[in-house]
Amino acid sequence: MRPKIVIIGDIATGKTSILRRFHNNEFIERYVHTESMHGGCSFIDNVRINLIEIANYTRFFDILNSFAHEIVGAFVIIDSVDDYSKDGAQGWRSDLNSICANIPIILLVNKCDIVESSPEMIYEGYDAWLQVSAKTGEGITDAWNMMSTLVKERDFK
Ligand SMILES: Nc1nc2c(ncn2[C@@H]2O[C@H](COP(=O)(O)OP(=O)(O)OP(=O)(O)O)[C@@H](O)[C@H]2O)c(=O)[nH]1
Ligand SMILES: [Mg+2]
Repeated sequence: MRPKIVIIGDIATGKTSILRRFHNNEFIERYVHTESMHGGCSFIDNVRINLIEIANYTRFFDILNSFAHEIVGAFVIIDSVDDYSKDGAQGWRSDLNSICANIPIILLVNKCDIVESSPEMIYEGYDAWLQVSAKTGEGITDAWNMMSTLVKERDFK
């Protein structure tokens, strides 16, 4: 088994940028839309974790089902300046849960460098939520540490 953490959410919410922060601690301003999937890696303790951005909603279920048993956690990304992405937060969570029943799911409200935004009721059902900025790096370490703790609690190895 190769443990995987998936990063999902609506278009242009900052999934690739957050993945790059986790993977390399870098930020690239230029926007390149992810067609289907984008990968990277990081570590929890000494265990290598594959990071996978799934960008294409129509293929979401197929892709997820193909490695569902390896998924140990998920980040759902919403954009603090985009109300549409906030409206989608509960849908992403329940769709994920229909495939992976017992994984930690953390909601990240990205782009807090532009506007700070509390997700109010939309974080219901999430294990945790955090405001982050892939651009400045704010909240990124906390988000990863929180995920590591939750993943380890579920004894993923
Ligand atoms: N100000 C600001 N801009 C950000 C932040 N994160 C991402 N962006 C910008 O938002 C745009 C989209 O970022 P991506 O990381 O490509 O978003 P994505 O969700 O992977 O996009 P898709 O793959 O098309 O779904 C880019 O222009 C980024 O530079 C952030 O924290 N703050
Ligand atoms: Mg992307």
